[in-house]
Amino acid sequence: MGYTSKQLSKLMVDKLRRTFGRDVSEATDADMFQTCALVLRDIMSGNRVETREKNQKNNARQVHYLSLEFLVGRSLEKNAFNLGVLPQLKEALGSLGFSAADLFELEPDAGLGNGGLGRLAACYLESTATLEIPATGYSICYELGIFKQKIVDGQQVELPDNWLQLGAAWLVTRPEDTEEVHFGGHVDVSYENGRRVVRHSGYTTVLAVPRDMKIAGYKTNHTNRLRLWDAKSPTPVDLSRFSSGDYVKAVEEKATAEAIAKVLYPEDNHTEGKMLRLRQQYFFVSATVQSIVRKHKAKYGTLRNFHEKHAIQINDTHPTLVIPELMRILLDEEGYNWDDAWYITTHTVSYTNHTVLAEALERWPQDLIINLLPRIWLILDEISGKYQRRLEQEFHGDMDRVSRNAIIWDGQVRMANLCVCACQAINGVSALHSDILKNDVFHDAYRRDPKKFLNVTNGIDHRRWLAQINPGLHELMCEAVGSGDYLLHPELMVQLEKKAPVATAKRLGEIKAANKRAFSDWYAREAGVLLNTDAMFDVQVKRLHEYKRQLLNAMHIIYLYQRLKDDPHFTFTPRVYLFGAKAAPGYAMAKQIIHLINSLANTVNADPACKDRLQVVFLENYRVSLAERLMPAAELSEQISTAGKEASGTGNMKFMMNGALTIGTLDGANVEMCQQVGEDNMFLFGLTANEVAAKVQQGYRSYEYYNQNETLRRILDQMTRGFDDGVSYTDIVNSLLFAPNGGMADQYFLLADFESYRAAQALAGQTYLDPKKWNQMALVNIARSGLFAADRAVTEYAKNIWHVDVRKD
Ligand code: 26W
Repeated sequence: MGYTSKQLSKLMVDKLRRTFGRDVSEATDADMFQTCALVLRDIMSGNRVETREKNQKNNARQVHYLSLEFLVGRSLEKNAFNLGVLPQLKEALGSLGFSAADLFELEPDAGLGNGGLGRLAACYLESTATLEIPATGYSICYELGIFKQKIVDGQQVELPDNWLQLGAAWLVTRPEDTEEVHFGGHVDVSYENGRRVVRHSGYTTVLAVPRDMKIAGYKTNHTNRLRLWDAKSPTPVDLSRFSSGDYVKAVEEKATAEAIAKVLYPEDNHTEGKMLRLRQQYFFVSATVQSIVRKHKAKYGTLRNFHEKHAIQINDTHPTLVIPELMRILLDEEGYNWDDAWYITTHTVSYTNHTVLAEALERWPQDLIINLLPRIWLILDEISGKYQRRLEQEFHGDMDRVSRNAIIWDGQVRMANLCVCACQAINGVSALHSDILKNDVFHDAYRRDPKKFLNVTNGIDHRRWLAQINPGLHELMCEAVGSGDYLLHPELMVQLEKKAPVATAKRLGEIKAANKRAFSDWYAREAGVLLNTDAMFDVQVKRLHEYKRQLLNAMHIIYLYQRLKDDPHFTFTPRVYLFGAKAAPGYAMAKQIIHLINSLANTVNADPACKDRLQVVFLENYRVSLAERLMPAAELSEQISTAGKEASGTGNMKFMMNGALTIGTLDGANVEMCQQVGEDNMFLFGLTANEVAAKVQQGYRSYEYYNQNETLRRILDQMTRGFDDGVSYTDIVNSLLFAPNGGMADQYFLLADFESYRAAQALAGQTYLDPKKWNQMALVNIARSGLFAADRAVTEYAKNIWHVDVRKD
């Protein structure tokens, strides 16, 4: 059902009075933001009732997407867009004397994630709603999302991200759906009338209280839900009656319970094995499974058909404990025997792997699990024992292979091996990454059961990442397709290539120029810095990690700077280099790289030799809402990871869709991108994944590059010497030249790839001088980016993994 702006404005005025006791004339922007959110929430709630009734009637299989991260970002404009009321909302706000843009800007990002994996989960949930798949996302309602980054004296400082003040407007608390999660205690196993009885006692209880966020589909009333579990202590609030000893304990218990939902772990691609993290994991999977089981039993009265009615997706290994938790319920609470419980469980769960970095593979010390989750431990031990006996038979006692595949080994529980053992489908997130899983990381399991291993190349929500953030391009796309149909059929985007090519390319150039101006205007207001909009906007935004090689980019800028200083007539295409990246607070090398980029930026920007030619900007606090402003303005997209390390990348897709050209390695989804547009429409460079692997085998010696290449020597020497601020970056240089104990220097092959990167950069610069050619390349990239729509990816999950239907129109 549509709404006119009049109807919306009436709903808003009423809501404002009833909820906030205010008239329009008294309302602040914050009041009005919340009012809008509540009005849209009401519309979605109505739709949700319909969706629930439909699901209830269909008895269709339900999808449950378990993820410790959902990087949702802002929702007001997005929900209005999907509900088809965005123009009406803007008009209604205008008529009430408010600016829609100001209210959108007021909304805090829901930063419940670190980076790629979390943003992917948010895009996919939107897509399930649009594709009318009955799906629910589950995570934790972190009080503090990903930290806010400040740059002070060139260095990262972390500040808490208190998003719930206004962000809570989207959440509906459901106390009636509260679940109890048990930690600690002890377990007794006894036999009564020949039946095994397991008793868990002496545990502490934490209450899991759902706070639900509705997720509206586009052009459908279908509405899904993101269920965020909040942690509460069951201890009564009135503590004054407790004796003093109990009082302290009661307070302690409350604090420990509520710590679970306090903060998102800011580590990305690195695990530390902290107790609180394990508590978070079990807390959210236990609450989730209990709630699914409770509803299932109410509807069907049995769990026999559980696997037919539910598909549980494990988003990386973080929710792996869902496997033993479902086993626990089937065995202990429902009385199934092991084999039946195992059958049901393994036919329910699937696993997506998002990283092959060794330091990101989760392994938990078994003692931690024994103490915190004694019953879960027994189940894990039994799964592991059975699996190991199978492995020993299969590998004829080859203990090397047995140990590689084992679930519990050397006092540690390996979550990825458990997923591989129990899941009915295992997938990587790009063709290359899935091949690496099959040929390397999970090779033995792949050989045993090749059908279990699939690839689903990632995708992004093109409604948000194109239509919503880049209205100029959206308009052009609508003209090309003849309608807005591409919003539901991203494959129609190829029609952009069928339009008069010269005129279309020219339009693209104009759209990009306008977007660059809009970004610089915003940045001038925000940071007081003027960007040179005549220069190429060359952008690298993503988490800071050595494998992503922000340092390679910085080294190339140092090279350009040195050339400019040597020879003021050195000709090259003027550039604005933009960086945005958060470093995990404990990741010292990543923090030094941020510092280096800022030192370099200050030196370059202050040097008259660089005026109008070279500018370097570190954008503070990179986040979803900043990406939304930046992507439409970007011209060159830096996707320069060491080949074989970036599982897919999704930022690469956002840039492509907004008409930036890619400079990149053949890594992750860059490979599929290259298949789409051809090598002539991107700037490829560097070693391939196979070449990297071969170099590791042969023994890579980075100092040979250093010795033979004067350019590299000068760059590294400058990093040692430092820049205007006199800070020396010897740790960074040392990591490039000197092998740590038992390791290899420059493990991400920066020196090996430098010359090839420099050549690709030079070619990009040359090409930019011919705007016709550049815009034509951008056109091809945009037109062929439909493959990277989340709808395509989610449809593949639906068909090949979840076995559920999708919308047909
Ligand atoms: C336990 C600590 C931890 C936290 C997060 C380990 C690993 C992660 C994530 C798996 C890291 C991540 O976000 N991976 C990214 O996932 C994206 C979505 O599939 C991919 O596009 C990126 O290439 C991958 O780095």
